[in-house]
Amino acid sequence: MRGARWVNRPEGSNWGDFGPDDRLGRINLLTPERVRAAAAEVIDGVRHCLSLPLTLPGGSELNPNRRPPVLRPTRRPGEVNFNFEMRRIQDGRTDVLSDDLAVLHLQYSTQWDSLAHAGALFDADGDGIPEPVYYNGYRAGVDVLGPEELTDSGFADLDERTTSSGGPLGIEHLARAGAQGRGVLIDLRHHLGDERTPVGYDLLAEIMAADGVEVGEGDLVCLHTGFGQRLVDMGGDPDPEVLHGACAALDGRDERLKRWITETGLAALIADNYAVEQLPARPADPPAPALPLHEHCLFKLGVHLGELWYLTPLAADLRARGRSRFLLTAPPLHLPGAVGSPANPIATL
Ligand code: UVW
Repeated sequence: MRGARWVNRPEGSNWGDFGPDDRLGRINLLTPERVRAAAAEVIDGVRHCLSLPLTLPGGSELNPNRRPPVLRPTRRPGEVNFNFEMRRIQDGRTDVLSDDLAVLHLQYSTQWDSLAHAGALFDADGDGIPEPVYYNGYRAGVDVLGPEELTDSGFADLDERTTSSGGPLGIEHLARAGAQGRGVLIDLRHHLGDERTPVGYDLLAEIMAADGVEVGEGDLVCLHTGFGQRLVDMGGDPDPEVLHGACAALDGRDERLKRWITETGLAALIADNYAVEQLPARPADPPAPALPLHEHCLFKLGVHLGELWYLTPLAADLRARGRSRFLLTAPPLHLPGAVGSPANPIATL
């Protein structure tokens, strides 16, 4: 393809279909017509916040590389910006100011994975040597900090440096595009309870048929598993058995399920569990990805993944109203170069 960053495109991928320089993937399908149709789903005007408090899950058991947020006041020389009385620096002033900083591991809690989150070792340029490549043939970002530069809190050179491990596929592209469209909820929790259940195509199709749920091109598909509710119930002190062994998750090795994701044209795949897909995935002979659904969605199709959302109250409300569709508005942070981002999505019914 003229202008492409690749000579070989991965089997089953859509690289190039949205243009050689595309960085949005299936978010391109959120056309003005589809957003208008999504807005038509607003019937009752009821809203649901689909974010966990960003302090959940609590601790670092779920993913030892990710830590809870640090939140504290900023400083000014010799002072802390908390209840700061302006009269201390300007005579006669009556204001009192507070000002915070936060250290966020961007994928700790309710989040979007950008297309820079998961790539693959792939021979895109046809030289016979596999190298790290991401959606549409993009290479990773540059200027990434080495581990020796990280402090215990996960920061380095806080005031000085911004790095860009997301590089050309950072989350800012989703932020700029406007993450808004028709949400469709599939209520796995209602049918499967809180048991850890791998969900392949057959089970998914059965549940959708039972609830009369249909998924179309450009839909933002939300899988309610109940995991987010378990996190809320554990209040920041999670039981490792629940973290690693509860609730439904997609079976990323199910080829029929991956074909369904390809064929429906869904724009994004979202769940209230840790990784959308079951981890660890079912064993597979090497070479094979450890996160097969991440590979299929982020790397091959440009389908953004939403994880650790909070979908339980929305699922209950939709069921009570006999509905599965709604307007979903879910912007990430407009943080150039970031691999992922917290989100505070809103469902409007
Ligand atoms: C992993 O690395 C498992 O990432 P996430 O589940 O947040 O996509």
